[in-house]
Amino acid sequence: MRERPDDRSGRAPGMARRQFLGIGGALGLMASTGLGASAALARRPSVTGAELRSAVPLPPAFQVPLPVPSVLAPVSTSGGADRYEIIQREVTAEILPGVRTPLWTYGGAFPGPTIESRRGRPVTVSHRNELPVPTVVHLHGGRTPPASDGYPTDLVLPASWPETAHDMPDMPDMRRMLGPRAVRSRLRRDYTFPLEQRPTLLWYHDHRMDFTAPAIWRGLAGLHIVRDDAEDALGLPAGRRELPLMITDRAFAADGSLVYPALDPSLRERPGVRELYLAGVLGDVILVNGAPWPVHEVDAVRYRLRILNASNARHYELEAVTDDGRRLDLVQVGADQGLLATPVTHRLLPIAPAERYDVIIDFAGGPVGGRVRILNRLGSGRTRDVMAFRIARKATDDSRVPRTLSTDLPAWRRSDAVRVRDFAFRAGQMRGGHGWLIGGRPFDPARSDVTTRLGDVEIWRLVADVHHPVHLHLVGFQVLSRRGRPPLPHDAGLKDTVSLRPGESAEIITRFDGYRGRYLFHCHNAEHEDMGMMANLEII
Ligand SMILES: [Cu+2]
Repeated sequence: MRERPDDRSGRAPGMARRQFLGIGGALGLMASTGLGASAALARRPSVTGAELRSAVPLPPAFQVPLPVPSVLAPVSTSGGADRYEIIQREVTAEILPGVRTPLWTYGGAFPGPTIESRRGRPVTVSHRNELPVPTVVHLHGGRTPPASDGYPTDLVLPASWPETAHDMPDMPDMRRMLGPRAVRSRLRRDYTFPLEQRPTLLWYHDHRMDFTAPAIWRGLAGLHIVRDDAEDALGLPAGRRELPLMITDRAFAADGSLVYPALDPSLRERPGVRELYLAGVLGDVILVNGAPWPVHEVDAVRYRLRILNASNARHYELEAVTDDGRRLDLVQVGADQGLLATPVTHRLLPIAPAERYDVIIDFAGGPVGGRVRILNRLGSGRTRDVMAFRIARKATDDSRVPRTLSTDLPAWRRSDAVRVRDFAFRAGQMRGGHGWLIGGRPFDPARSDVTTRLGDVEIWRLVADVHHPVHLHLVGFQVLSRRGRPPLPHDAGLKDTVSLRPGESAEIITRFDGYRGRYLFHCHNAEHEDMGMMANLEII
């Protein structure tokens, strides 16, 4: 874990062509070119991964209404805490009009139900697993004690799943998950979230070791919003003028099911995907809140869009374009971990898997009766379209976007850091096959990778070969630099996922506070995560 980038200019030191060729030339657009790093960087490939093709007719864009996930009602609110129950179960849903698609869901819906909570008011979510495989729930971005953080081997076993190594003689990959620290439960588990954290958009998703990517793909993802009085008092657009937007890509087989190139489609035993998809699985259908290229009717006023990229591997560069070709401002008010200090205006907003952006868009800038399309500049053909808003009418707007959004962001300085660590996120060998490695090593739940003391401030220097959105559990961080230069406008605020583009380096700074225990950091390209790109973070 001490590999030291020998060049901090961001020119991808050490990412020579032999490393690309060494992994079989199968790594999507990037490796298939066989280019050296600097040439590949100059070409700036827009995606890391390979795209599946749907085998059913796809609906035209901007016809299906945008669904808004329902807000889950607590089963009890006594004792200063809210309690929720979610059943993880298989359902068949209509995602594409007239097409029946089996899904794995939280509570019967994709996305799962949204949990709305208040800062500092504890929430317990009791998850019951009625799926055919073990599950693990992680609340992404949550400041959560380790027992409820969803460590990838803390499995919730389905009713008929073997418990011990003795019971699974023909399941060597499953036996690897039986670490001495794993806490397994049968059928049900209560996850408790204190939510002592800045208000923001979190999301919950499956995090089972080796099988996170296909589980999220099948539908195991939902939103969790944390609010507080200070944010409510800002006067940002609210109510039906605040919209969560969970963006994902998927592909559909001829029978309507979701296609996924799993080596073991039962997702019971053998992890991994077919070779072509090792760099990441992309779909040819863009879903927002589970609907294909939807449309939403709005007033000609400001809206607050809480955008999450919940795609396994697809990156987006979002822009808002009117029918007459004008680009509307995307005024960012919040990052992964809550409000910025002051708004940042974008015309193009890059968003990597697991990142969230809290954005104000003013539809008064578009024509009444016309449309504003949200487009992805990194897409091509139908994946250029994301969704559209139809501006129905003029209306009064009592919302505001204050110049000062928050004053509680941490002010860590370089001199506060007690140590600096270096991590390279690169392709490599794992168990005799292709893998994705951090510091040259694949994930091992039994190994100690990073140990730090509660309260320590550290600087981490990250370097990537292809796109790697790097996520730390428990803590938010600030981006100090990118490619040896100041951070980019979209790096502002407190983040929990930083998107490294091909050949890029970045420095982040954070304080490890909150709770002691075993956590993780990993790439949030979900396929990379399943193929080794995860490491232990122990806070003592
Ligand atoms: Cu990655």
